[in-house]
Amino acid sequence: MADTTQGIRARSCTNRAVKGVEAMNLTATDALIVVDMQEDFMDGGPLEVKGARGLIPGVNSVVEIFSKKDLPIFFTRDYHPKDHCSFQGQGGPWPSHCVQGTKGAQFASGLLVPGGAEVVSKAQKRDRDAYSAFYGTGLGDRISEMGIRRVFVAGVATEYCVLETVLDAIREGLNVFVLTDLVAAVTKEDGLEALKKMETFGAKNGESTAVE
Ligand code: VGL
Ligand code: ZN
Repeated sequence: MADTTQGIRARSCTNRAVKGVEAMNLTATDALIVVDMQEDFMDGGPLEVKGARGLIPGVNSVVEIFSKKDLPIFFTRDYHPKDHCSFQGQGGPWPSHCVQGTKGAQFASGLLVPGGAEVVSKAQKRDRDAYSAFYGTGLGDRISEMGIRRVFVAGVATEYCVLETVLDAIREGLNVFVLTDLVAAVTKEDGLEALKKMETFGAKNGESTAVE
């Protein structure tokens, strides 16, 4: 009797219980995907995602957790030729952004990119846009050959590249955990709708504080 009481008290005194957050313990088959944290998408960039720069410290913390556990980390980058079809100059919807070899295509200043991390370049062909990090990159094969079964996803933009990457990850048969405090959208409402859609398709949404 006394033991039980003590057990409950001990548990309820942990940080997690106080915050009401269910801990997500990482295992050897987990990986992290950081989507398009590049200069051109940061606040003030040509394709600004408001709040993107503010994600950097939190993303770095999660990167550090995965890195310390030697778990795979993928950094995706939008990597367009200078005359890409998605650019307004070519009749597309977007201002020119993330052009191969430019400063704007580089990972955001201050973003922690550990040496062992893998870079996944996407949308490199002039005539076709691709929001998903799985499209034409070999990422799906790489993930399956590494035995990865669950991916945690952070980055931008929630309603474009994060959404399509998450949906493709689910199609690949992966379990997906979306780090809701570490994503940012071009349009706030569209971002919230995209998060709901990901959940509807089977993703688990939660905060990065749960990852340990
Ligand atoms: C993205 C618009 C155009 C993204 C890429 O990374 O979400 N959005 N290209
Ligand atoms: Zn793009």
